Amino acid sequence: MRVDILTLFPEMFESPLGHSILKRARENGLVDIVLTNIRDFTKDTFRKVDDKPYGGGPGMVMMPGPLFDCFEHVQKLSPEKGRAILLTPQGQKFDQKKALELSAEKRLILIAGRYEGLDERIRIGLDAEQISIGDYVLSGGELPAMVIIDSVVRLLPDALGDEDSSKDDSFSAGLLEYPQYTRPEVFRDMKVPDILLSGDHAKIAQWRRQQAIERTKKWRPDLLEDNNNKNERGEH
Ligand code: 9WO
Repeated sequence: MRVDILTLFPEMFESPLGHSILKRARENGLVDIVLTNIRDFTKDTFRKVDDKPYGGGPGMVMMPGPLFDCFEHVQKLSPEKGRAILLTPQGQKFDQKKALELSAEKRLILIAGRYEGLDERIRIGLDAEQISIGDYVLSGGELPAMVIIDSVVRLLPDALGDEDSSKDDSFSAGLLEYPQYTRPEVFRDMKVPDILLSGDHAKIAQWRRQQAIERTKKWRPDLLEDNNNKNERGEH
């Protein structure tokens, strides 16, 4: 998979892309992540990427010119057209199902905006899909882009070692994670549940499933609603 990121702050990605699973996935050639600075596609001496909004109002708006030039340059960097995604609060809500869908793509082109917003012609002209990671407005699209990259890359085949298979990831089964424990067996009078010390793997799996269902009912009943609806619709 190739992921292109169009941003005014490429340096924001250096650290998260340089550690752990993402670092290993890049080193192993599972994913090629390419950062392009939108500001490099300005044509004026001040490298201007924003301007005042028509019609008045607060703040500045991201100009269409540099972003279009940047996008068209980036698109030519690879024969794969790629799936263009604009990170905005008005986008389709991102979830594990969307992450799985995106992980099957050969190329993603993520566009991270800044300032008060993007000139509407960017959304119209790029015909880009819009994705939101939640109902809040951030300072830019960079962190949402990073969230999407992290969740998608860990789903790529061989991205996780055997010890970290994504198949058990919470949400993969539409449920929250079961409780996890590690040494010591007793910590500040809190003991590890006996079932986990029993060595009976069938019973442990059953207990974990039950715990995941109980936690989902308690903290995220909406997930069970979604699951029931899917089952009723025959979706699995
Ligand atoms: C901001 C905005 C607010 C209300 C309705 C629509 C909106 N679109 C944008 C927008 O595209 N903003 C750009 C990116 C420029 C300002 C900072 N940006 C941003 C993206 N803030 N928050 C996000 C974001 C992206 C994905 N998921 C949650 C928030």
